[in-house]
Amino acid sequence: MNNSTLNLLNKHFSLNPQTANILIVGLGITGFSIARYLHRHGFQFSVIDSRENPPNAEELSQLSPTIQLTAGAFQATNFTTATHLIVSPGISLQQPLIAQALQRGAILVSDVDIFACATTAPIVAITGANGKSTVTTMVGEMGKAAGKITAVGGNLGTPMLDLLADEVELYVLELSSFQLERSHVLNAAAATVLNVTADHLDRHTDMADYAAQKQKVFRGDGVMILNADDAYVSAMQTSERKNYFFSIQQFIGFHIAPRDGVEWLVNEETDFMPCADLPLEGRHNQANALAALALGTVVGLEKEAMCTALRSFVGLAHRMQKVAVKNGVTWVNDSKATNIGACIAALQGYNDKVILIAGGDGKGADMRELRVAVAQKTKAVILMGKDAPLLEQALLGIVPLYLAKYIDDAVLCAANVAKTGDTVLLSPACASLDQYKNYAERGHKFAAAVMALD
Ligand code: UMA
Ligand code: ADP
Repeated sequence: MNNSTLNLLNKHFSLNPQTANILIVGLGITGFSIARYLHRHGFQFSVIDSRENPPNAEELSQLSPTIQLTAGAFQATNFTTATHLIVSPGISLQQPLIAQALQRGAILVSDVDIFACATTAPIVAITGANGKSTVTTMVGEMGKAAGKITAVGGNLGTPMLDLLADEVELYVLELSSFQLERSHVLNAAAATVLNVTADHLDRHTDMADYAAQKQKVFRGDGVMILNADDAYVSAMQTSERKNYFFSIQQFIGFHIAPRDGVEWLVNEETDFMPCADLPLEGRHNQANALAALALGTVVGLEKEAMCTALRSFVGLAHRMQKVAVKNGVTWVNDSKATNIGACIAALQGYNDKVILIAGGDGKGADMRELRVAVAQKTKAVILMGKDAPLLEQALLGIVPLYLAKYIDDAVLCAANVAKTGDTVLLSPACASLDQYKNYAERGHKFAAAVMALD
């Protein structure tokens, strides 16, 4: 940690190794990366995690046997002496002991804050309800294609403090609403909110609160990239800052326009590439590509490098991924569709009606929002998981509904319903955590069940 980082942490958060009594709350990927970073730079801290057997406990004691770790239900005594709390994104700030500690004056710091104080290299910051990982990876690939030493991470997987290195020329960060909620000094050179549709309403008070947390990605004085097709996002425009729009519905900013009879990704000055050159399916991925082009343009990436990266980007696993064609039925894994907006976007990408597999943990969303897309784009829906009854209630009377317990049962059920030429789409509109470790496990089990079909 250089002097300027120390000065900034001290200036913004009164955080210095001499006086701070830091409590790291949560020992997941984020908590452990913070522990490593603070330990390396000579800070004293202790760690708590509400799980009886938190991950990384052994690794923490290897870091230093003197670091105090308390595992199991939070106790008031854990919080009494802390001057600073660094709370992992998976833990709500409304947790009573955390809320009380903050109220009595403990200072909330996050890995986003520490990261922002620790680098002067340009940051591209990406948030939104859907498309974050896709756009983050696209911009990362663009940076590399342009020959810049590019580090990519955040909510995508690699915790941001692990990305820090002197030689990095461009940081590309995916940020969740939880990470933004507890960030204070981020100043990205280019930032975007891709879209705001219902998600995580079990953690945010309402949609306005969720949108407000996402808007924090625009702190500072960098360029704002806004989705002109999204009412919540376009309302974030401000005349005090440089804004660029992207749109798949209007001829504005980075948009789609006809050139010699075919659709191109363009902006006012530049024709980038034909839409057909994007290997990714779906209109929403054209929106993602436009957002990535806007972000890349702002940080000075060359057109050719950006287009080369987009032309070779085949997409991430568990997002609209074709698994197999069996007996004339196409099976598509969109397990990462953990909210309603992603499921609707997936359905809207189809011309013909599909058989949809949905369900899991709906996180408090109103499942009736799926009704129009289900009516227009599905011929049957197979429901599974904790909130299958909620979905059943919401979708009753539109198309035939079938109930299945786990993903394997849902695949068998879909195989019985499907006829040659049909597509079966796993796009659950729900999180997987009621039945699976994560969306990836759900997606892998889906693919395995499909491969096991006769
Ligand atoms: N937990 C406890 N007690 C604790 C600490 C955590 O029960 O004391 C639980 C949480 O409630 C949660 C789980 O443990 O169910 C993980 O929480 P965490 O904050 O420890 O998570 P990390 O392992 O640090 O991973 C986090 C992000 N996870 C969350 O925000 C839940 C990862 O995003 C991210 O990749 C990682 O930091 C690195 O930045 C994952 C995610 O699901 C992919 N994100 C959500 C999403 O994309 O929708 C927001
Ligand atoms: P995130 O990181 O925000 O969850 P991903 O890129 O991982 O986003 O995609 C998550 C889900 O959202 C996938 O089901 C994907 O098909 C869908 N999706 C991707 N981009 C968009 C978009 N721009 N609008 C709506 N849905 C999208």
